[in-house]
Formats: sequence, C-alpha cells, structure tokens
Amino acid sequence: MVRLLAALASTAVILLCDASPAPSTHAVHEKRDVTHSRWMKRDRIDPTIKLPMRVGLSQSNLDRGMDYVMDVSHPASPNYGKHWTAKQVADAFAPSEETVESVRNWLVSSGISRDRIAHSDNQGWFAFNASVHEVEDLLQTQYHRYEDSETGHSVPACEVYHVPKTVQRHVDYITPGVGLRAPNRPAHGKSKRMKRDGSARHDPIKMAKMPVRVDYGNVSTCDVAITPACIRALYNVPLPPKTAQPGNSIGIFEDGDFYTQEDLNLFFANFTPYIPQGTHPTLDSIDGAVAPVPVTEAGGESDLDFELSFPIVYPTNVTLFQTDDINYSNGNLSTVGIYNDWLDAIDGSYCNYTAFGETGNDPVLDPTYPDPLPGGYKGQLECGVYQPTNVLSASYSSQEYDKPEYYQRRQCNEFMKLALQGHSIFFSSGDTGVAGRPANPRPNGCLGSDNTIFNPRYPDSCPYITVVGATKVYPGKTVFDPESAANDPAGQPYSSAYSTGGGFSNIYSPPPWQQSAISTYFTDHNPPYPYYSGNDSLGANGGLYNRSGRGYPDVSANGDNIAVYVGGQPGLSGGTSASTPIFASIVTRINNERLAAGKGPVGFISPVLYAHPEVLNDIKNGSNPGCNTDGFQAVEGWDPLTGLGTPNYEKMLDLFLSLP
Ligand SMILES: *[C@@H]1O[C@H](CO)[C@@H](O)[C@H](O)[C@H]1NC(C)=O
Ligand SMILES: *[C@@H]1O[C@H](CO)[C@@H](O)[C@H](O)[C@H]1NC(C)=O
Ligand SMILES: *[C@@H]1O[C@H](CO)[C@@H](O)[C@H](O)[C@H]1NC(C)=O
Ligand SMILES: *[C@@H]1O[C@H](CO)[C@@H](O)[C@H](O)[C@H]1NC(C)=O
Ligand SMILES: *[C@@H]1O[C@H](CO)[C@@H](O)[C@H](O)[C@H]1NC(C)=O
Ligand SMILES: *[C@@H]1O[C@H](CO)[C@@H](O)[C@H](O)[C@H]1NC(C)=O
Ligand SMILES: *[C@@H]1O[C@H](CO)[C@@H](O)[C@H](O)[C@H]1NC(C)=O
Ligand SMILES: *[C@@H]1O[C@H](CO)[C@@H](O)[C@H](O)[C@H]1NC(C)=O
Ligand SMILES: CC(=O)N[C@H]1CO[C@H](CO)[C@@H](O)[C@@H]1O
Repeated sequence: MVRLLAALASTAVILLCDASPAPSTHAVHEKRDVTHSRWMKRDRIDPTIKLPMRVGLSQSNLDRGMDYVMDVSHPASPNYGKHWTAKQVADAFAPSEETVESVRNWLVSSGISRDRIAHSDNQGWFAFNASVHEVEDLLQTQYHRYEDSETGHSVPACEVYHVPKTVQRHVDYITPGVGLRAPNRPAHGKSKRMKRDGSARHDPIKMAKMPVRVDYGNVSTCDVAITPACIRALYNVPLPPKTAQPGNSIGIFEDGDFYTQEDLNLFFANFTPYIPQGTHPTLDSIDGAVAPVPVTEAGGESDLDFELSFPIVYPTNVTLFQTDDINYSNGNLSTVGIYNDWLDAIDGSYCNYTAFGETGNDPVLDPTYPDPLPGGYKGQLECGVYQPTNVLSASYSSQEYDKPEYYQRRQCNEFMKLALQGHSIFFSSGDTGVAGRPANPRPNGCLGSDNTIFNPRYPDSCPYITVVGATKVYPGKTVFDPESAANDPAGQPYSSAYSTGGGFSNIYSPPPWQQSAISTYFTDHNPPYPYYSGNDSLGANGGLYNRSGRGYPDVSANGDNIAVYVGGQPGLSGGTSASTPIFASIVTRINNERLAAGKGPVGFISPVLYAHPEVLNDIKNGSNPGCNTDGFQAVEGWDPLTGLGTPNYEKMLDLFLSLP
C-alpha cells in the first residue's frame, strides 16, 4: 500500500471526462454522504495503476442474530441453554454458496478472470488486483486521490459506486470505495502527536480517604465503607463454596491499568482472611500486555476489580485479560479502539470478520501489531489464543458518539456471537449520569450545538451486553434498607461529581426482551423532558433523548464508598467500575452451582432477568443528573439508571437452577 500511495502522489493525472450515468441494470451500492473537511479531493487516478480490491460478501442470517440469541437465552424457549459451538456460529453466518457464486460470476463475466481472484479462508471476501480502468468499468465510477490534511496521507476513493442489481444483496462493501480512512500516523515521519481525551478508557477512579470509623467485619458501618461483608449482606450471598468447578472462571478486561499483588495481599489480610496471601488472577496477556506492576504503579481500576471479585468467587478462578502493549495502553498513541484486540484474542474468527463495511481491526481506530515503535510488541496481532471465560466483565466504556456506527455494529455483532456461545458479558454504565465524559469540544459531555442532549454510552447500548449501573447505601441507611441510585455531587466524598450512567441509545432499538419494560416505564413514569424518536434528527423538537433507543443499564449493584487498598493505602473507591465486577462475580457463583448440578453456564442473562424481575431488588429512589438536568429518576420497575435492580443471589440461584 505504501508503494501505491507513493506512486499516486507522484503521478499527475489529467482526465476531465465525466462519468456517464450507470446503466439501468446497476444500482448505487455506496455513496459518501458526509463531507469531510479533513479530506481534500485531488486528481483523477492514472487508469493503469493497480488497485488492491476487496469485495466483502454479505453474511448470511445477520438479521436473524437476535432471534438466535432469544432461542437459547429466553427462559420460555425450548432451546434455553443449548448454546452454540464456535463452528455452528461460523456456519450460520458465513456467506451462502449463492452469494459466493453470484459475486464470483459477476467478477469473471466482467473480465476479472477466476485465477486472479483470491477467496479468504473464512469465506468472507474476495480479493483481486485490478487496474483503475478495469475497476472504474466494473463499478461504474471514477477514482480520485484524496489527501488527508492532518497527516498528509493520500488514499484512492470514489464518491459513489454501482453494482448490478442482481448481485447487490450479496455484496457487503467494496474497497477501495467511498471510505476515507487512513492511519492516524503522519505520512512524513514528522510526529504530530494527537492528544487523546482518554475517552476510550475506564472512568477515572474516584478515591477518598478511608474514614477511621469502620469495623471491617461488622455490617453496621456499610453506610461509611462497603466491605465484602456488606456486599454479602446486601445481596444475600453466602460465603464462597469450598470447591470451584473446573473451567469456571470470571474474566476481567483491563487495558492501560494494572493490578499490584501487594494491594491484593493487604486487602485479603484485612477483609478476607479466607483468601491466602499471594492469590492472583490467571494472566491472559494480549499483544504484549504486562501485569502485575510494582505497588508504586498500582492501578485503581484493576485493584478494585480484583478486590471485589475474589471475595465473592474465591476459590473459583479469576482470569485477567490484560490487553495491549505499553505504547498503546498508556494512552500516548492516537488509537481509541480498545475492545477489538481483546475480542480477536478470545475469538480468532473475529480477526478477519467482514461486516458493516469492515474486515478485521480498523486501521484508524485500533492498534497496529507488530507495533513499529521502539519497545512495542513485535508479534503479530493475537488471534484466538485464549478461551473466553463463562463470564466477562469490563469496567471501561466511552460514548456512542466517539466511534463510527459501522465500527460499533461490527463489534456488537461479536458480542451477539459470544452470547450465542453461552458467555455472559457485563459492562459498566459510566459515571457521568445522562451525560458523557467531558472532553473538548463537549465540556459537559453532552451532545448538540448547545451541549444539552444526553450522551449514550458505548459499547453499553449494544443489546447483547448486560449493562450494570451503580447504587449506594446513603449515610444513616443500613444494608437492610433499600439502596438508592448512586449520585454524589463534587466533594461528597470524591473530588469530582459522580452519578450512575443511564439513558437511551441513538443506534440500537430496544431488544425484544426489554420492550415491555421500557414501554411500562414511559407509560407509568414519563420523564419530564422533550424527546426525539424514529427518523427525527438528533435533538429534534428540543428533544434531550431518543425515545426509540435501547435503554440502559439492565441491572445495578453497589458502586460507592467501596473499601479498597490501592498503592499500599486503604481508601474508598467508587463508580460503576465497582458495580460491574460485583454483579459479574455473583453470576459466576451461580454458574458454579449450575455446573455442580450438571448444567451449563447461564449464558446471556438479560432475557431471563427481564422475564423474572422478582429475583432482583427493585431500586426506586435516586436520580442521575447530567447535562444541566436532574437526569432520570429511579422508579418502580425498570428505569434508565438502575435497570431492573440489584441482585438477590438466593432468588437468582433458585431461578437459574430451575432452568434447564
Ligand atoms: C496483489 O498484488 C500484490 C503486490 O504485487 C500481491 O502481494 C498480492 O498477493 C496480489 N493480490 C492478489 C489477490 O492477487
Ligand atoms: C456491630 O457494631 C454495632 C455498633 O457498633 C454493635 O452494636 C454490634 O454489636 C456489632 N456487631 C458485631 C457482630 O460485632
Ligand atoms: C484455575 O486456573 C489454573 C491456571 O490456569 C488451572 O491450572 C486450574 O486448573 C484452574 N482451576 C479450575 C478449578 O478450573
Ligand atoms: C507515555 O505515557 C506515560 C503515562 O501513561 C508517560 O509516563 C510516558 O512518559 C509517556 N511516554 C512517551 C514517550 O510519551
Ligand atoms: C514505547 O514503549 C517503550 C518501552 O516501554 C518506550 O521506551 C517508548 O517511549 C514508548 N513509545 C511511546 C511513543 O510511548
Ligand atoms: C434513535 O434511535 C433509533 C434506534 O431505534 C435510531 O434508528 C435513530 O437513528 C436514532 N436517532 C438519532 C437522531 O440518533
Ligand atoms: C424511517 O424512515 C424509513 C425510510 O424512509 C421508513 O421505512 C421508516 O418507516 C421510518 N421509521 C419511522 C419510525 O418513521
Ligand atoms: C433517596 O436518595 C437520596 C439521594 O438521591 C438520599 O439522600 C435519600 O436518603 C434516599 N431516600 C431513601 C428513603 O432511601
Ligand atoms: C485468511 C486470513 O485472511 N487471515 C488473516 C486474518 O487476520 C490476521 C490478522 O489481521 C492476518 O494475519 C491473517 O492473514
């Protein structure tokens, strides 16, 4: 590609003919409808230059993914719990023989001979080299050089291209095509570092000093500090089982934040003497990631995740999916995609998966391996090197707004495939209420020209993720009182304001298992804000949220005043970062019991929980302010800040043991 671009840059092309209109046998397949001020249209491309063409084939049955997931995850389905194998998943979605043949026949009959066409191993796409002249004929288009004003890169692209109507449904996308994407690295070696806003990373961990008045074994101080004893009391979790079921594990995702053994040891010694000193997660290091780190570099996210999960699941294994080499994970580089490398490592088929106009990792958003920087990971991108655990927990999220929709949909589809295979996936709902994370040009983290519109989270809005919001035991309350939604104004007790994330997607509509809960919410507890919906534009009618979007979170758990050791010091930590491993650990305990009873893991649990909200503690008090509003209110039933509520382990266990 580098050589091609150099050739383009040095070739002056003067060709002024207009493309004649495409024949009526053809249809527009893709047309660029966004104008990118960053990209400048330059000269036509020399017709003799060869382009590396790739035709992504339409996957079969993509539109049936939701039905397939319902079939194995809905408690009323006769196939409940009959999770799919990786091969069943691959076969169900591979392009059909008809698709492969139709596209190949079109190419061959257009003059691209059979021996020039390569077919990817995963059946997903065709590749061939062809001259610009051939491709312009094939796609009834014209190629120009487009120059990226920020990096100096040039890419060949067209504004619109056509394919025969008879093959259109078999083609996902063609590159080079309308897309304008180039690596964010400068073309001319000069380093112009793009500052990242940290938006792809975990919410900043909030820490406050540990108050002196805490009796660690006594639940009477849970309104001051949440200890493992408080969590057991809140959610009815008995002390951990004596034995762990082989192969059962909770997998925790980390990127750019690292645990330290010294903190885990201090925590175990003070709060959970039944966990031996030195107990640590099993490290599944992805693309050169290293953990643990010395206590001086302890990460508040990782320490919190393990100090919450071990007390609930021990002696069950905890797996650490530490992701990305130090150059990418320390946030110095401009890439902002973080889950794709993890998903590649636990499902090799994802590395080359074609859908939504993209194959494999995104060249702009995702890290590139081998990492060319000094000290970077020199291996190839790791594909399928680890097994995904039964439960996956990630306390990292950003905003839908930060990533292109095709990128999110491709990734969401992978979460769907993991759900089909029986994995439960939990993400945190964010710590900024109905707003997103503040970052220029959105100082309050809200959308629209006036920064007033609520800002939904990514990847939370993907319906195949079970999203966890945060609750709190307010001062003066006990673990036997109902909890409230977590909302701390600045200084109480952390230095910055924190309110549990929640709202409605601008991308996905409510999945079938959630529809009735959402409509009950709107009927019985209509929020006092104007909204937009359907095909309305963002913010139409003065709307602050999308009334047709998937609502989140799905559930919640405590996420405030959590007792931790970080950097060798005791303290209080908070955030939906805490809620997520708590909920995920409780589900891991349930898997342990199901496995002991000869059953499979619970898999994707949202459909069961929406059908049986009685196994959760409904949270009916509190709000999640943001965007200069009070946010939403916690009410009876599902609401967009505490979901269906917090876990009641005994009730959940009975329910899940009663299912096949
Ligand atoms: C296209 O050409 C490049 C460079 O000559 C070559 O490496 C590649 O294998 C070719 N691709 C196909 C599909 O023939
Ligand atoms: C817990 O603390 C309360 C108040 O300090 C005290 O009354 C109670 O006896 C303690 N319970 C236990 C089990 O130590
Ligand atoms: C826990 O993980 C270790 C290391 O991978 C493995 O040897 C052990 O068998 C696992 N234990 C269980 C109960 O699965
Ligand atoms: C990268 O970021 C880390 C902080 O995460 C900093 O300590 C380090 O100096 C940075 N390295 C470079 C080369 O900028
Ligand atoms: C990449 O990592 C190496 C080793 O830690 C470090 O020396 C180098 O400064 C890093 N480069 C950047 C750009 O962060
Ligand atoms: C609102 O959500 C729906 C999903 O149901 C989506 O199709 C639509 O584009 C969203 N509207 C806006 C303005 O984002
Ligand atoms: C949105 O627009 C599409 C295409 O114009 C139409 O099919 C669909 O019914 C519209 N949806 C709503 C909710 O109005
Ligand atoms: C309701 O939540 C507020 C904080 O939003 C808290 O101050 C109050 O104590 C809670 N009330 C009850 C009855 O839990
Ligand atoms: C068959 C195929 O296309 N394999 C590719 C899958 O993705 C990895 C990582 O991007 C490549 O190295 C393989 O060549």
